Amino acid sequence: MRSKSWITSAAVFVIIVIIASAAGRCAPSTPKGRKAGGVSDIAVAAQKTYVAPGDLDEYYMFASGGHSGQVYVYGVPSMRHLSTIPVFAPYSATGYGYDDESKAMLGGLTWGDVHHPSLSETGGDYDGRWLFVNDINGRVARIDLRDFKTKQILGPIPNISGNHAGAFITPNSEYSFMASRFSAPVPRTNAVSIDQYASQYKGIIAAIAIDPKTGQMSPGFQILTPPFDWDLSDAGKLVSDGWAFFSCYNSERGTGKLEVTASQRDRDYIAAINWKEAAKAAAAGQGDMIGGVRVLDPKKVPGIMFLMPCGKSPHGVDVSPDGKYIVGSGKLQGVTTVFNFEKMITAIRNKNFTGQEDGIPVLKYEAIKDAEVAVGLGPLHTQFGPDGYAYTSLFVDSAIAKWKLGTWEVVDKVPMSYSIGHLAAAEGDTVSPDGKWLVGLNKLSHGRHLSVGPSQPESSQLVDISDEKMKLVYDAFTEPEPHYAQIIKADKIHTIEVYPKEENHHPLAVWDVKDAGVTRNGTNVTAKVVLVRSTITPSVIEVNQGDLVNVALTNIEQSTDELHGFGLIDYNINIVVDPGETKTVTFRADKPGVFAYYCTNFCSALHQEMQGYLIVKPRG
Ligand code: RUQ
Ligand code: CUA
Repeated sequence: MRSKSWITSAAVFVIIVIIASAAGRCAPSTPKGRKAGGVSDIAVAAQKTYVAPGDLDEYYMFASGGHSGQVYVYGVPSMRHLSTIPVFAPYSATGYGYDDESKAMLGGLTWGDVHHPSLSETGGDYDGRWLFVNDINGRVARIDLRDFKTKQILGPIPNISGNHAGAFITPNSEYSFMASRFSAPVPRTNAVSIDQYASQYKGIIAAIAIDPKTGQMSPGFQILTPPFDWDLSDAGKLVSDGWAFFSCYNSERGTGKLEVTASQRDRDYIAAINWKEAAKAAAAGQGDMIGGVRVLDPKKVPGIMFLMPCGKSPHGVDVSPDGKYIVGSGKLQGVTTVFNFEKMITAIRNKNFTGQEDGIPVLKYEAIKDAEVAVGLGPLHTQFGPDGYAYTSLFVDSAIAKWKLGTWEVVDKVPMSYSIGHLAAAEGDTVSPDGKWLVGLNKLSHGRHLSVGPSQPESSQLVDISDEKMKLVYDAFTEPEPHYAQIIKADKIHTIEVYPKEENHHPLAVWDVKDAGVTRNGTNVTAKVVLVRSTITPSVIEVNQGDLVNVALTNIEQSTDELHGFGLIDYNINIVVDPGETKTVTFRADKPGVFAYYCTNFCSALHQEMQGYLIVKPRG
């Protein structure tokens, strides 16, 4: 299986690079706009995407914000930006990362790299409860969709380095997957020389356990793999429920200049993991505890991991809605490979193997493949419609190809402006996609909007897929840097209006201005503060220089969107408290003087009056 036809590979690679850069160069000069190929009649497009004042969008789209560390929420089809959910980075607009609670969650880090949002599922359908997002740096976060707030950040997970293949979720939200993009010695404290990469460096595939009631995540179990650089994943569904699939781009075990060393083979692998069997083995105490997590070696637990050869340096791996097909997009070629799950199971049963990698059986390609679909150059990711159609993004061709499962016929293409990465279809990762809308998440947008200097926004282009022919209907410009997005029916999400008073069990919460005030215990000072239109009580907080001050702020409003803030620049304090919520901030009062604090959120006609003073009396 180590056949190296690297001359052809290098040639194909060079050609792709030339085409890619050519595409990049001429992108801006592509005739601007209106009647470009695939663009719908303007009046029809306008009507389809127009959401009149007061009307609501039919869908929410949750888009990852790359290394902004945030998630952006858009309405579909209007593509209007509705909200920003800070996850891995402080966000002063909502005070995230400034109060004690969110600061503790961030754990001293101020950025993360979000790639793949994954909505919680029940029976393979989005259930509207939580959104999980990965951080490339080995973390995963849970956002509660009752209030669109980040509730948990788990990690960095031991043994994992560079978690690109997250946060893909199993059909009943049992697990969220992670996998290492950067192989490293396991345990990580072994400083093994890079010369021993092929044998001593390891990959890790991790199943993060999710509590079905609360969504609380815990480290789960892990599987030790060869050092293959895992890229993306998807969980099986329906017939393939219990399995998960992971693509890799370095089956060569290359080091150094990976663009060459990891592009030698004609085929890399997609790993098929029987996660239900693996979970049983872990529960039975098999494997070893490494870095505090149970790690299974597939050599010693046969049946949990198999390798499917897939051309060439596959990127996305996507399971069809019926769970029958596994689509592997070989980014360095012009085809996308479709595997048949039933054939895979048969091949496993018949031990139809062509070799092994570190004791993991390699399945015979011809026995498990159904088709190589000639979608176009640089296929990256595939999404699905309700009617057996698949939509594959083509990075090099800068287009989306529509093709049919089963007949493998490519029926339509629509150009993207420019260089599409992911794409997201309405309810596209469920067992019953909606069709209707598809959003292309592009890397470039140059020339499609007013220029804003050398760094331009990316574009998210809305495509109408309700007819046979795809039609580009809207250009939206997105915060950097959208990788993946998911689109969920709006009526599946049930948000709360306020935090109900009865659910606030914070020990320092006070609900009446007469209970507000400052207490002291030695040099520890606690200020219980009430925020309500249009006063901050108390209006003076007096402490001594050197005191440790804990300010607990309760917003006692019970009407929606009545936010109050507590801003005090001299101590870099910026807290925003939602109605019914309590937040705390703790600081050492090391600077003497008089410092004003004020409400940062415009809350009433008397918002300007909502202010007070911190007086820090000098020592001695
Ligand atoms: S990807 S570079 Cu999801 Cu195509 Cu992250
Ligand atoms: Cu409260 Cu402004």
